[in-house]
Amino acid sequence: MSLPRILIPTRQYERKEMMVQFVGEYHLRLVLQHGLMPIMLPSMPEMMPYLEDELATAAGLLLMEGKDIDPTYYPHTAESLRWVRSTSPERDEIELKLLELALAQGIPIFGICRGSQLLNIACGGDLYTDVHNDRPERSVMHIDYDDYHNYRHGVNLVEGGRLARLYGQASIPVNSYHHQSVKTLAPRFEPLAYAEDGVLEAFHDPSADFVLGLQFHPERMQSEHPAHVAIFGEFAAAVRRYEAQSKASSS
Ligand SMILES: [Mn+2]
Repeated sequence: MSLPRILIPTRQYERKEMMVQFVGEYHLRLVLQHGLMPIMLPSMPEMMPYLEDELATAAGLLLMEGKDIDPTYYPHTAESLRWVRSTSPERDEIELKLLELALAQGIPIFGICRGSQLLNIACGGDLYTDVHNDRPERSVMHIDYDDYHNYRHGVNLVEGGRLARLYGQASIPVNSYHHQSVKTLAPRFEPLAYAEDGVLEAFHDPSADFVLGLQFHPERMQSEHPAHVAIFGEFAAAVRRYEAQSKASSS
């Protein structure tokens, strides 16, 4: 039995003075529970020549959280650079190349947190280098180091939009672990949710089956609303449609 494959580029992390690469189990288990095979792709330059072939065998791309994106990839002011924290240039390069290929091929893409920010940048958008300091409007708190996993702020779901339909509510509480956020949304995307301070928290490409970015983490709130799990179901359904379509066109 084989499952449709989705690519998940790994995060880099220093453990006992050695670099390791990993994907969290929330993502892996959710993906498996929805009938997809997670393929963990090392975020290292040695992978560059193989990305096109790896993506050709996949039917979905999942980009998750991590370090700040190198600001050279988006328009920024010299002043805003002071808020940028540590970056992972090797991962940026791998993921931006994967995004370029995936967008061209029409593969379903799910970007969470940093993944959503990268998706926006790949399509011509930009970021606040720090949502609390680089943004003229006063922000609600988007990261709480003292109450990291339990902290919630409200988001308003755009009326009639994909998330409003999925969650069946006008607003939901969400977790928040980000110090950056989308500033200008790339033209191809449509907003789906805003925090109470106007910070964009979700968007998608209305002309694609599933190209979606979330600033919050549904995988870490699974018990709080069935739609936090169902959103992975929608991704999996799109992946299966893509796989069926590409098999039909190759036979
Ligand atoms: Mn937030």
